[in-house]
Amino acid sequence: MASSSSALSRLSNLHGHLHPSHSNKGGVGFIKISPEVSEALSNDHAVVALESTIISHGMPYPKNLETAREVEAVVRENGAVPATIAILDGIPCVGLSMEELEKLANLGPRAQKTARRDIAHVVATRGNGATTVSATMFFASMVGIPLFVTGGIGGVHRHGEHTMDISSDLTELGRTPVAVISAGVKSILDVPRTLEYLGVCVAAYRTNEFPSFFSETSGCKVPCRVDTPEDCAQLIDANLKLELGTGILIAVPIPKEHAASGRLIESAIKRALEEARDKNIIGNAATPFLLARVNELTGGASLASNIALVKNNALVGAKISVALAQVKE
Ligand code: PSU
Ligand code: MN
Repeated sequence: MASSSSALSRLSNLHGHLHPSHSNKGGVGFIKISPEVSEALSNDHAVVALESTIISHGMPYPKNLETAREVEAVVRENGAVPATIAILDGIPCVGLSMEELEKLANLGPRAQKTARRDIAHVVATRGNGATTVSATMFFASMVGIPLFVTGGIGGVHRHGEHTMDISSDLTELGRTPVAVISAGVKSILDVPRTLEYLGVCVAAYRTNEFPSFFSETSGCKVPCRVDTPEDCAQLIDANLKLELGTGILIAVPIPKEHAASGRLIESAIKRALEEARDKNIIGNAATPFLLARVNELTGGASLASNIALVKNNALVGAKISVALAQVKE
């Protein structure tokens, strides 16, 4: 590695962009925060973090760019500032410009799927990293964003009791105090084992059942039900004040009008799972393969549902974020 131009030494030039109250605090000094996000954080304004693996690996170009922009717009329309998180040329960025978003969308799967374990490597090699839920939570927490919106989180894969394939998203929820708004986990995963392993507060929004991404149901009940953005804000505020140190998963079911195609998608998921097993596609390649294959098999229906639920999560997340900013006042 060329030491004269190492990513970390270049980062020292970035302090101009940093949140003033954070600029001297350890790791956060290596993060570039956009001027808009920095200002919002300084003013205790509502901010919603957004992940980037969903852009690079979750959807094809140019739908991914279009969706990323629309999701940011939904957040703004509902009174919060979006902060999409990614690593660009080795620099962790919180809040992307239009050009940066475009670059990431264009890179697609050529960007490195970056979980927490991959962060140091991507930074050290000046790579482009699309952050998963675990890495996004890490950076959000570091800059002081308490809430993060995505589509679905990773979980315990089916047969996880043999393969040990358990997403680091679950471990991160156990160690980082950020609330994650998602439509639950996909039924490509083992939903009951995912809930069992999580060990943090799992709340379901306007339902008693944990949703499974394309479907409003999963057969699994959750103990905590929340009915309004204010309920969610109280829950997040209590978690932060108690310094529990753990995250919260808030599961928002897919909107009713998009759940109809759920059954069609379920059968495609079964087939894609069989194909993945035959082709021995494992580890962090499993989810991107399954998502792309299910989209092919459903003739694009799964992608349309995916986009609809992400936007709905952004709407709910922004409202929670605004309510949380009021609670903290
Ligand atoms: N589940 C989805 N869509 C996604 C992901 C998961 O329904 O885009 C992405 C998220 O970024 C999540 C990651 O954090 O995949 C989990 O990957 P792994 O199973 O390799 O931990
Ligand atoms: Mn996985």
